[in-house]
Amino acid sequence: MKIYNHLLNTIKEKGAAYLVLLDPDKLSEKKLSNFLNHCQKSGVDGFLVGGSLMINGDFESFLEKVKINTNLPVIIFPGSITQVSSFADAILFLSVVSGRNPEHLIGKHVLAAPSIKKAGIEPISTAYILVESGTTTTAVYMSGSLPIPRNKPEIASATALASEYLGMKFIYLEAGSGADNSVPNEMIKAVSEQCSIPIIVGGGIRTPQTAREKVESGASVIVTGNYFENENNWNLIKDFASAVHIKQSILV
Ligand code: 1GP
Repeated sequence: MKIYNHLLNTIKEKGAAYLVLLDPDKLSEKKLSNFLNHCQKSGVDGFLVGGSLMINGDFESFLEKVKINTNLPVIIFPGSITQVSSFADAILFLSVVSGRNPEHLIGKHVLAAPSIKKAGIEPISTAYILVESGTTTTAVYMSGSLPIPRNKPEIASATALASEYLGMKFIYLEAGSGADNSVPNEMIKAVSEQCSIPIIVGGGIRTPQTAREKVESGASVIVTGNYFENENNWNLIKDFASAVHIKQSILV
């Protein structure tokens, strides 16, 4: 529970936590230490590492480099059961509760659990809720499941409440990496009014203002990935961090 508690403390202190997603397929190992350095200096609270596919990247060696170059928590955000490694601190143990595909609700978990135990990393059970965001996202396609329609906050909040009752530690409202539209604020609000566990929101967040709106709507953790794949945007990391840390900052 070390990393989970650390995240809860960060949320309590700063109002919300800001995590940056690192996809080994999209960020070269050459640029990695420079990027991590930028993030660390800019107020990022931790890293998620993972990707739907692993075509160019080498997951193990990428994670090892991340660990060497940062003291911040490193949490696996697995795209498949092969993405388990002792170089991480924790893993989001994701169940795609928005879908009805048993493989992504419990099947893959049975296969992954023994390797997570062997790796000695902390599993953080997370209800992964895919939200319709304009076009078919990789997460929707790969999970073989339907996302929740964006105009149905009541389905999202009932799903989230059921997940809380099942003992999940986090709700992850996911529009999908590179989504056209981020998770609607009304949906985040509806889920936060219904649930008492923290809500992670990610997918299609491209401005600090959008990040701030999600926090004001009830998100406790904001994730961005895609936006910083363009090096020209790296100078904005601190603006995202300030926007998320609602207790500590004034948005400029
Ligand atoms: C994807 O929520 C994350 O799983 C981040 O999405 O890459 O669109 O920022 P983006």
